[in-house]
Amino acid sequence: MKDKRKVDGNSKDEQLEQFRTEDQGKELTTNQGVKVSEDEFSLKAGERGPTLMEDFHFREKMTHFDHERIPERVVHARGFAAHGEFELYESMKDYTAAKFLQKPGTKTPVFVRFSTVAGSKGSGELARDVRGFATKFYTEEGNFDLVGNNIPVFFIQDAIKFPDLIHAVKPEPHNEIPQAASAHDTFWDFVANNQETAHMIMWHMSDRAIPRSFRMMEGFGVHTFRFVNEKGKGHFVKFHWKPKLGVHSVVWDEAQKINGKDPDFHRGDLYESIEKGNYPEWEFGVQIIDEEDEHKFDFDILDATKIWPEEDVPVRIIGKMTLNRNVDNVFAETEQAAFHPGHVVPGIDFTNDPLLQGRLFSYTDTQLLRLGGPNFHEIPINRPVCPFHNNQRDGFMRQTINKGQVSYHKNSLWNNTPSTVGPKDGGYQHYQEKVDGRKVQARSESFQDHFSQAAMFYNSMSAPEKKHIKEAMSFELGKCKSKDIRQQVVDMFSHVNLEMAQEVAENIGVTPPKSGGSEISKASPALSQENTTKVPDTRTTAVLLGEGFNGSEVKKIVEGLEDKGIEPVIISDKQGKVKAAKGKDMEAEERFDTADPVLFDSVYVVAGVQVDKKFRQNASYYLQEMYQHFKPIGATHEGEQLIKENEMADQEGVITEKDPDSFVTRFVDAVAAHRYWGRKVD
Ligand code: HDE
Repeated sequence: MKDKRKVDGNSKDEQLEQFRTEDQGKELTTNQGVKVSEDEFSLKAGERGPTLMEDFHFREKMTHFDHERIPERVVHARGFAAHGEFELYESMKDYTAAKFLQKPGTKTPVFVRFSTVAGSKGSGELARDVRGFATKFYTEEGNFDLVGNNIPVFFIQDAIKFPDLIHAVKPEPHNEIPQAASAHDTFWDFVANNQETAHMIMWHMSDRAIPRSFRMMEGFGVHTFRFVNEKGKGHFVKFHWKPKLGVHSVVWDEAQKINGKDPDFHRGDLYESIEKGNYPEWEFGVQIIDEEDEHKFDFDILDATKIWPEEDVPVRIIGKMTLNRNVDNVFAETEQAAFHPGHVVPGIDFTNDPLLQGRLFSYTDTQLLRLGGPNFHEIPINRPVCPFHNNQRDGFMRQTINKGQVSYHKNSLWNNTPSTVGPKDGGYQHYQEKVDGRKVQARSESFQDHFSQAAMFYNSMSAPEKKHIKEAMSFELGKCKSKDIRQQVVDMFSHVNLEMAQEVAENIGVTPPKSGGSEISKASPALSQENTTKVPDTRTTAVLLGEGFNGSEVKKIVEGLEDKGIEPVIISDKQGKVKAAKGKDMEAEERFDTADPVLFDSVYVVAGVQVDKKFRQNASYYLQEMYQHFKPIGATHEGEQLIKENEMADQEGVITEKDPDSFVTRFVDAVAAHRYWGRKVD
């Protein structure tokens, strides 16, 4: 049988194959290859005597175990990754010499790691946080890493402030509280004292920071990069990933509960989707600005706290990425993956964005510690798929056996090889930007406007999204013990939107700012999740099924939902067979207590003629939670009675139907709609 993890024609997969090993069915040996006869009892001097040091198997086993951990990433520690491929739709030849962007149809293997930023490796995945979206393209010309986030701007403008930002957001040093949360004094103290954070904070307080799924997030390169074509001409470029399933989020109450019920919710969702063959897809887009237009905008295009509004600089979709293979081993692949924004290929170059410039140093530096030395590029996941030759040698854990006498340049013994290669033959040449300036520690005047785009972001939000931002700010600041910090922050955000700042101030017990506001009326509709793609595909439905249900009709409905790409999961008071009154019995995969409403996108309640009081109570809990979280609710048969008992019959997004076919049609539309914000909730 074909191993479903194997993808034909994927050069990275072929390369990894030589490092994979199968242990199943094999004999146990030591690392030296000696067969082991005893793995239960250590060697002792007598059955009740002391363990002997000469038991080499025991020593090796224990030593390896003692050394199994490496330092977690200082940021983005909690992450999950998958393999896939990128396919080009449209040639970028006019803009870049990058080989993987020349010929439509070219496929490039990729490895993508998603992550939260602040939390430790074991923290809950539904933290209110930025998500990392790091992609390694294994191109024929070497690795290109697009180490991005799901938010297109950043908190700070200069990399020198990154350690301060991270110290502020991480758990506080005196008590290591709170884990994976920005809702504490030091973070907001940093915000108030570093007002360049304003725009990013608006995104961070928005629904973007609590995504429904990694599969439903956008990704952004954030910085302005440079495309350089064969003739050496440069263009400014920003990179975008657009998810085929649209951009969707959960609500905050739900996020917090998911963290308890299933802290692996996001990785589980990605893993399962790939295992089922529902491969997540993103389209790849570029925004391009001519060099001549560098100064034509009312912001500095090198400032990473600014976006290029899509309405002003359209996103050109040039390709598609599909994630189609889970890793074989999380440590070997995901944990040891070393991303670096400085991993570029000919045709892609940097700009003077001071945030990007600093990152170019930090990423190698961190791998030296985390992966233990300078040979991390030899770890299978990090190897390029093209050959690599140079005079770098030795160091901890060196694996390559470089043959021969010469390890220096220039040389005559080997006729100056490995030889350098001119740009015509694919040698990387740095863009010859003319630079002229004094050495100063300063920031350009053009980086000083911190509030206009923050205001534009708020203007672009729909009413429910604005409400969520205010609630998020009230929550976060409400968790700050210092009233002074709360006050400073609302005063700061009065420059973004006065009404917003006033409402938050009222909630958190500080003085509402009297003046402020923004003159910016511009909005960018592309920023609102209200305008995103809405499809039912891969959405989950909790089907609440009890004894005595109408077997034939319910089966038809469940199959009808599956036909439309929805994933129903049958839940009852017991796992296993649920008896039908007529037609076939069905199997419950979960019980009310092994599942939870926060883990599903929607609920369909059937009940049954024989359900008892406990079932009705459980079903009502599911309905209430779904209702409070604005999720689609459907009911047929005895389930309709439960809708009435819970007084939901007239609410939006609540579908009750007698006819199975029309129930399926209406319910599928409701699931695609994602949430019903117009509902009255307490
Ligand atoms: Fe990172 N960042 N970062 N970052 N970053 C790291 O590198 C850093 C920034 C991002 O899945 C670290 O290998 C500095 C922006 C992602 O393995 C570290 C600055 C963006 C990941 C580091 C930034 C990112 C990291 C920690 C300020 C979006 C996870 C472990 C200039 C464009 C990659 C590691 C993965 C990881 C430094 C800012 C994205 C310490 C100094 C802006 C997705 O090197």
